[in-house]
Amino acid sequence: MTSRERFLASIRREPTDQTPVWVMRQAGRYLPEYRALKEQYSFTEMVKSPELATEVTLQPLKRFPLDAAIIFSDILIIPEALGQPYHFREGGGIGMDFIIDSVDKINALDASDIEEKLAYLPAALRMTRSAIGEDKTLLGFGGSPWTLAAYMTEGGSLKDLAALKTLYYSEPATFELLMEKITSAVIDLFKMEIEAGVDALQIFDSAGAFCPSSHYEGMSLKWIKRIIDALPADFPIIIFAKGMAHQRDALVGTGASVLSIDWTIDLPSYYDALPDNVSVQGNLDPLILSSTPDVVRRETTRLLQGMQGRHGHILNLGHGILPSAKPENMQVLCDTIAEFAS
Ligand code: 1CP
Repeated sequence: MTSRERFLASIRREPTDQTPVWVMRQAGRYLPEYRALKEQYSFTEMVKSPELATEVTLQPLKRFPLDAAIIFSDILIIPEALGQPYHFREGGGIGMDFIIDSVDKINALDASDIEEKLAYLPAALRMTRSAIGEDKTLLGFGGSPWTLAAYMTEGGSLKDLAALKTLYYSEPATFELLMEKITSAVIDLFKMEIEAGVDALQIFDSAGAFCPSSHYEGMSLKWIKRIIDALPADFPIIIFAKGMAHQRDALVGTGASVLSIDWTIDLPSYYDALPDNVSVQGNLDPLILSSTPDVVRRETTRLLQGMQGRHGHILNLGHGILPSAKPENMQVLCDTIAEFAS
């Protein structure tokens, strides 16, 4: 069985003996071996070096029985490829080197030659694949155009998206110009990731909840749909629309195979309301990994019991792992899933 067939089987809503598990942003500062590398190299050096990116990708897999390698990279490689670099801030967080705050700066964004600019990514994907073989899923990802535009116009951690929303409401043609460029770059990125052997792609609409429901389509979903339509039919796409799971029918309408759900939603009833060709990923509160083993065991068991008999669920957190997560709690999470299955 190829890794792609294995992934597709695991998300099918039919009886299997497996609950696949990985966690969002599973690499990172909660691991001492990541912090050690971070003392020698900057974040962007690690992202741009296929060897280091492969090493960081494999770090969580060496410790825990996770079913997927999520390639170590960032959604912000797209703004960088468009001409707006980013950097990791001392003390955490991300900053763009400058802000997109004028039509001139949007005009200057260059969506050509994405393959050349991001050549380090397929190199890291191929290296990672040869290390993990066909038994594990290899996941690629990218930001939704809306979420990328949010970082590009806010310059770092998101506040209120005032500039981007004003652009959308007051200057729709300029908004469209920005979104067209980002969308085109993300399509090139995803085609390149598919070519390099990923089994599925996850689209992060982390800034979705800044959109009023009545404008979610025009602000974000329209662009996500355009991306999915440009990819090979039936290629599995996971969408994480943080805070926007209530837009269930609209999210299903994008053509995604899996909806990644944050912790605010009751997962079993959400699953039951989905059509048969769409499954779910989620949705533990990431903060439980910063608590005690008992809490991790209790909350994971609660989720697994709720989802019992509901096949095709990928067990995951409802958002990225926190730097305060305790590695021993990740182990308890994995053990609890294995014990539940047996
Ligand atoms: O193991 C993995 O999953 C690694 C791959 C990965 C992914 C899927 C990283 C590495 N980043 C991401 C996605 C990502 N990056 C998102 C979407 C998911 C989400 O909502 O969390 C976003 C919004 C970013 C942007 C970003 N990169 C932030 C958030 C900035 C903010 O303040 O809003 C941060 C802190 C980063 C840095 C980053 N990227 C990845 C890691 C492991 C880290 C932390 C690095 C460190 O602490 O040293």
